[in-house]
Amino acid sequence: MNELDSLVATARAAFAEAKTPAELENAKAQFLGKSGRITELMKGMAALSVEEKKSRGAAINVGKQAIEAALTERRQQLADEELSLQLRAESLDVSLPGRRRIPGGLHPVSRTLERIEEIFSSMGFDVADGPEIESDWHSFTSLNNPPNHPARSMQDTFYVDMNGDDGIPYNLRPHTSPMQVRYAHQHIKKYAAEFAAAAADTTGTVKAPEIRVIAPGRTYRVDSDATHSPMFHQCEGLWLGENVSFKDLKVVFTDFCRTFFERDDLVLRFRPSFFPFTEPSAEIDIQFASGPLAGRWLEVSGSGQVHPNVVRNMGLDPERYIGFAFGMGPDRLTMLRYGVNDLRLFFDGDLRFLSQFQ
Ligand code: 2U9
Repeated sequence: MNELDSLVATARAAFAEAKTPAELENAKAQFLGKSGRITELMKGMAALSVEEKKSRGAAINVGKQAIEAALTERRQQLADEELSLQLRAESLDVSLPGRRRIPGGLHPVSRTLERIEEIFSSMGFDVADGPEIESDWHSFTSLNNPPNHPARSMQDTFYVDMNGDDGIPYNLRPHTSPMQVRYAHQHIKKYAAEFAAAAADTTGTVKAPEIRVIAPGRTYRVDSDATHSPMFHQCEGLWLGENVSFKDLKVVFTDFCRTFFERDDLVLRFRPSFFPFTEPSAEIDIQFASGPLAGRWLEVSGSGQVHPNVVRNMGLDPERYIGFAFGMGPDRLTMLRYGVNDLRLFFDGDLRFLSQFQ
């Protein structure tokens, strides 16, 4: 094999060694670059005669073209390898089953809130909604809380630094009672004529309009443990009319609990208590006759006859309008209904827990 054939063979071997385009470019420079082997051979022709230069130059050119052809071939090989690697990496096995979207579902507490609304709507209660950031008056004063009541303290209630120019210390509502006060004002305004006709009636034949509403929603308190969360849910209820008594409360709430838990064997107990906004007040306990919770008294709500000061703050005459209110915790009802013993599980967002309720 002559010198040029051996050079072409060496170049082919060097290109075959190159594993990347960069390595190939380095190998190319050794043979075809400005200081490469072909350039050296061309420079070596300077001392030859004209005739010798002709034949020598032609031979070197043949060798150069052979090396360039080898370079082009290797470039294409590397490009093909790169493409097949890329195609393998991006390969999609179309025979695989589709990635099905995990069906969503309602949060267990949302199911409870829906259920509460269905049951009370079937009993003729409206459902009220309202702001979660409340004024001091709506959250406390209107509900007969004295100025220094502990519920107002920052140990119990979250305050929002509104820097409002009205100077009111706004709070995250600690209960949904404010919504009931707002609803009462709106309802009285909406049925002003009917309320006025009843107020003017001396024959006792004009029935006054009633206020019958539940107020479900998020509430906030400075508290956090297995049975308390800084954000929790509450549903309060209010039925005000000319003669709505504690008996009505017992009937309505017993009916609600038996329907909600789908248990006719469920019994209730009304335990004397105190709230600034009701008098008399009572805690409501329920008891199942059978099942895992059988025989235990379980507290589910507070309640009572609405305090006259609160009736007045709603814009009604407490001599004419009486009725009951209650306040229950939908989170607690959900815990009882599904046997969950840590409230925080509802709000951790762990799908392994929540997917059990789909
Ligand atoms: C108006 C008048 C009266 C709502 C009531 C309770 C009793 C009560 C809480 C106990 C813990 C709910 O489960 S809890 O978070 N509430 O005990 N709430 S009577 O009384 C009202 C509300 C609005 C205008």
